[in-house]
This record gives sequence, structure tokens and C-alpha cells, in this order.
Amino acid sequence: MGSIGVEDPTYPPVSGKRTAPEVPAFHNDSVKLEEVIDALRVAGGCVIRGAVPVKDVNQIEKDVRPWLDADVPWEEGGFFPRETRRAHGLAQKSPTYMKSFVMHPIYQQACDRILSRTSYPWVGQKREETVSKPQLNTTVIFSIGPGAKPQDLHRDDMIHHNYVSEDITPDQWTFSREAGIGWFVAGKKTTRANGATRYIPGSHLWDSEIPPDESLAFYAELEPGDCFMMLSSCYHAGSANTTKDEERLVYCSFMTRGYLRQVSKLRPVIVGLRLMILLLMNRKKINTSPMTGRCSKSCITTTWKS
Ligand SMILES: O=C(O)CCC(=O)C(=O)O
Ligand SMILES: [Fe+2]
Repeated sequence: MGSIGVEDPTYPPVSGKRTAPEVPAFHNDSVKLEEVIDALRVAGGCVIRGAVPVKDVNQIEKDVRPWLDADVPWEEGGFFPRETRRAHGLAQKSPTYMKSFVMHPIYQQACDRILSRTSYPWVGQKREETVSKPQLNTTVIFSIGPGAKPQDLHRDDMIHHNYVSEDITPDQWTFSREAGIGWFVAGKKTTRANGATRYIPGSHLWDSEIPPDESLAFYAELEPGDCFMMLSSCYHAGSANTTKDEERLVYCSFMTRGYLRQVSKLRPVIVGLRLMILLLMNRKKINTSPMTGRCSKSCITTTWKS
């Protein structure tokens, strides 16, 4: 394991009483699930080099380019700069995006560990077990064109009203605090100058009342196929593209808890793909509940939509 920023004497930065921890960097060939969980506990994010083969990265770009080209500018002063173009609903548009990117074993294993929930409700005098497995929440590709202004730092778990009132330490962190996990892979080289995703390491531990602090931001500079993984409780944003002619292309997905509402809408035509993915995942337990039975119909209809 190496650490991004260790050679940089200004990193980790300090602001007021808050400091940003170092962001661990791993390589796909050797990374272990426990290392990733520890990185998320302390820094809320980490980098995994070489997560997706470059040939798959290029295939995904080919699959989605027509939709990026067809997208229209966001309103001035909106959540995205006008130069951002997006493609959504990627389960339909790019099988490679699903197989090679969303289904990445480390991403899925980390989501399964952190975002699954098991409860033991009473039904009469019997204790039942009910399990909720994570679901795919968002599939999106972002292209940020030259001249784009920075997006404001925000937390994506705001969509789930994940509001916490305590500042905690990494030792106090529990999985139950989290609503989702994001997975960002570079389609092209991403740099601070062309708009790399930036985030505040450790901000998943902050009380939700604390506003973001730009001076603590870490820029996820990635080669094509490298990945930046982040808890959805961390402050983050797309950055300014100050280059004249570079496109910043990043593939993104979020998984969330199975009982929260998804951002993306159901597309019935992908039922086959969803089932294939569930099989690929070889899940021993899917969603169970005393009311719906094992691998209930609802898990099929609500688990893999995009
Ligand atoms: O473009 C990026 O790097 C991040 C975009 C983002 O945070 C969002 O759309 O919520
Ligand atoms: Fe975001």
C-alpha cells in the first residue's frame, strides 16, 4: 500500500482544528477487502490503481459517447457547470460498464459488508431474520469540458436524508452510519487541472452541521482505469476544468442500502441483466424477510434498476 500525497510536504492539510487524513492508494492486483474497509473507516475514501482494464474503459466510452454528445447544457448556476455532459441508465447502454465496472469484486464486497442490514424482528413468539442487501442506486458518466467552474462540495447521502449529529473518531465509526458507497473510474487521465473529483478525507466522521472546507480537499488524480472509492457521507465534487482542450471523463456508480429509495428509475428490459448479475455475484443470501420469503419478488424488482 502506498499513500497519495506522502511525498507532498503540504499534505495532509490542516484547517482550524480539523485535519484531513492521508488517502490510501492500493493496486488492484494486491488489494484486500479488509484494507479497503480500514481505509474507508479512517479516510472515507481510497484509490485503487488499475481497477478496470483499459480496453473495457475504452469500450464503455464507445458505448456511451452518443448519449454524452446528445446531452444538453445544464442551466447556468445549477448543480453542474454548463460544460458538464452526462449519460445515465447505463445498464441498458453498456454491458461492459455493468460487468467490468459496477460488478468489480472489491466494490461489491465492500458494499455487501458495509451496506447490508440484518434485523431480528419478533413475529408472535418467534424471532425472524430479515436481510436487506445493497442495491444499485445511480449509474452515470460525467464529461467535464474546458472552462467549467468547480462544482460545490456536497454529500451525496443528502438524497437519503442521512443526517448525523455527532462528530466521531475512526474507532467510533460503524457501518450503520453509512447510506451508500460511490465508485469513480477515470475514462481518461484526470488531473487537478482538468477537473479531477475532489473530496475531503475524513469528512464522513463529521457532524452534518459542519460545512465543507475547500482547503482540506484531496484531488483524485487518476490514470484511465484507476478508481476512486468513497463513502457517500464524504464532502466531494467535480472540479474546475482549467485546460483549453482536455475532457475530464469519469464513470460513476453508487450502491445504497436496499431499503432506501433509488435515484434511477426501473427499466423493465434489463430484468435479464439484473438476474445475470445476481447470479454472477453468487449471493448466498439475497433479500429475505418473513413477509416475502427468501429472494422475494421484491428483491428482483427493486435490487437492480437503473
Ligand atoms: O464529477 C464529479 O467528479 C463528481 C460529480 C458529483 O459529485 C455529483 O454529480 O454528485
Ligand atoms: Fe456528488
